[in-house]
Amino acid sequence: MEHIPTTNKKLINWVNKMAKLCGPVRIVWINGSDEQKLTLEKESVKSQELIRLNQEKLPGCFLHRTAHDDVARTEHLTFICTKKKHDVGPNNNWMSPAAAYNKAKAIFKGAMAGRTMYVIPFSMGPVGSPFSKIGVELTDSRYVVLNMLIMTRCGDAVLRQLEKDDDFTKCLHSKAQLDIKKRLILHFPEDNTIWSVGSGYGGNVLLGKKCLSLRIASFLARKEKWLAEHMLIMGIEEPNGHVEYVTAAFPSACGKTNLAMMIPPEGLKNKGYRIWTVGDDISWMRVDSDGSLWAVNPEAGFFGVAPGTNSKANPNMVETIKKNTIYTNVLLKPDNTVWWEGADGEVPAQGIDWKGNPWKPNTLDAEGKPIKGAHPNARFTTPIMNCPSASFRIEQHHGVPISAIIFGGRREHVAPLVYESFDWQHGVFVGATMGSELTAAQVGKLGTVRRDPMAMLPFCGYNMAEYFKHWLSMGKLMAKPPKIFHVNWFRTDESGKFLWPGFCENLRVLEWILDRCNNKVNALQTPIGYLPYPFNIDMTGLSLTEEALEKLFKIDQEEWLEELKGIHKFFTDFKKDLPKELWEQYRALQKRLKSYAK
Ligand code: OXD
Ligand code: MN
Repeated sequence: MEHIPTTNKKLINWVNKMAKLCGPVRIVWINGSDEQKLTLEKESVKSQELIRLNQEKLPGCFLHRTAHDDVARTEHLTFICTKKKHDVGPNNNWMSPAAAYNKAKAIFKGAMAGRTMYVIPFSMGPVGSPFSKIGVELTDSRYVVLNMLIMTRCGDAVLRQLEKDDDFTKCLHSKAQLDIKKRLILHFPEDNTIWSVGSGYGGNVLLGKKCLSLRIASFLARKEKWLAEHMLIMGIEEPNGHVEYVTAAFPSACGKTNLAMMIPPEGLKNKGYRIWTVGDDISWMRVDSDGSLWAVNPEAGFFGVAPGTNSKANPNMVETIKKNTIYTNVLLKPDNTVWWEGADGEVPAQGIDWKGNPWKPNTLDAEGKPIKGAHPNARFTTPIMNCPSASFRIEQHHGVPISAIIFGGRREHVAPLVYESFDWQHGVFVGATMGSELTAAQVGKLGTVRRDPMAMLPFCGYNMAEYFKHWLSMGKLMAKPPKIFHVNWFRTDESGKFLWPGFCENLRVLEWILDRCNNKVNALQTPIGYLPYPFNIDMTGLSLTEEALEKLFKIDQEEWLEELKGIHKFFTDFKKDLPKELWEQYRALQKRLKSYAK
């Protein structure tokens, strides 16, 4: 009988009950020690769940391959299970708790036969911070345990915390047969419970991340009057040493991770900026006694997309993933290092692709398309503390004060490089109407705009109309609310070429944003918000033409009126639930645009 390292009755009873359902041969409690981690790594290599990589070139690094049909989040199999269907809104799939538990129980029953059940006590946020939340994940996957050890703070320190407090999110995961037909990702916010079965993909199984820190946390945050958001958190240290913090929400594939750890560009007039990374994906924010908004990153690691990661896009990440990193679904090179499309250096002459097959560049599949070495959603899991730009405030229980909230999308047209909302309420409208155009990588008509409010559409654990109301009400709790901005790095010219160089040059826009927060520069009032006077954005060292600059900041009345039609359609889906303030914002924008002369 395994030693039980807790006296928490609620926890022990729940572990026993779940073990009875899943039928593992043994139960192992994760304590967070290096020794236990080494044992798990050895066992995973033996069972071929992990491949140990070249330890000279990539110390502490491993490769994992998932099942071929288990490579991304499965939104159609993800449900919010509340008593009332209306509570989840048009933005979520719904199942009643009774039906969901029954359906999943049939899959969990005996699913861990012959396997070990690991008990992972974890804290989202620094252990002991009053703003952190505790979860306990039960899983039959060593890969999940090893990833959770990177992505969260886990082990005995968390159990000690649980001796004082009975409140934790009950997270149950089993790989079961990794059968897509028996895969379910279920959230029971009213029971503070998550059940995930039949998947081994990070976003579906590292239950502290999207499931707890966004879907369950957004539900709790509304009740407890704080915000759980899909946002990066970064510190911008000005040349005088003063650090200001901002959060930013962009839909996937818009460069959140790259922005969070950028290296300042050459050529700025003000030399000596430094960027400090607090987080790249999730921000928990609450109003402090000073009346402003403070943020913590609940995570302890990055679960980043590998393809496209290179020294131009993200030099700090290239450094970060050189050690103690788990790679998933990337190409294995003959020297036991890894590669992906868009990595630094030469394309390898051969390797083993993400499916485990021999690979050579330019080999074509049955449809004549090149076979990729790495899956386009191949990932790395890596500790934040490896990152050269990791902020010294990551472990602080209080987090960091937020000066600005930045929303953004991928828009070839319509949205200028940057604009500032008039006030909090208008800022909520800007976030609620955020969208991105479909690219060639997605199914659907090219250029179609997909609305993704606050980048939370797949992650808001309740009716999004209520979520907008919650955002509006948070504004009233703050004496000093952050200013809200919108950015678009992706505007193009007539030939489809990007007008803005992006990457580290985005700091020039952040510099303007901070200048606005500190009332250092005036701005131009337009129908959509305040725009920079171009001379207030430092363009030294960039060779942008006058014409390009004009296009970057252009507000086209026709385009915006067309945009309003899309917003109208989107808002209508929420029927009577949509807060009236957002319709007021809509009408006010329409009025301003109609009388806009340009
Ligand atoms: C995502 C992620 O899917 O961060 O948004 O993995
Ligand atoms: Mn994300």
